[in-house]
Amino acid sequence: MSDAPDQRLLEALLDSWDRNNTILLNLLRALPEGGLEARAMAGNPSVSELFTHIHYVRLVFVFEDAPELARELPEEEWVVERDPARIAQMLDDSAKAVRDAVKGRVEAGRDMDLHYDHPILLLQHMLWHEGYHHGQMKLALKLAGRPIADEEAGPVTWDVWMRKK
Ligand code: NI
Repeated sequence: MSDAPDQRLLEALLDSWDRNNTILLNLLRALPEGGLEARAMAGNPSVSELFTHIHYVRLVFVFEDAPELARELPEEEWVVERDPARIAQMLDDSAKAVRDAVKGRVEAGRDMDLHYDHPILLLQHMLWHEGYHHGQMKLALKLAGRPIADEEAGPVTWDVWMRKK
């Protein structure tokens, strides 16, 4: 891709993806004691399982749509992972996999193999998916009696979107 405005647009889109992952990691770090075990109700996934599900979904779509950049898939989707450092590592790895897949296919001018009319839609799909689960995590924490206060969550989540460098 040699066209400069297109390259700037791609960089802005990839920046939005990086911010999304930063926000997820910030939520992980802001969890109160016992937050990973919180769930909205019996039978619903815990916050820990939602994080590992997000990681898994990212890697499955990269595997199906840009296999040349695929990483090893976890054996299970809804893993109960109790180590926040391990979850952070997983999210960083899979965020990079999505980033590389989208950037690689856009720059090569190639469509995705299985889904989407344009490679950027993988990125948009994951943003939407993760925002959806982010809200579920906040609700699960609230229902479990371990809410994160708005004053604490705002600066590490919404503000990351609006920050000007
Ligand atoms: Ni989901």
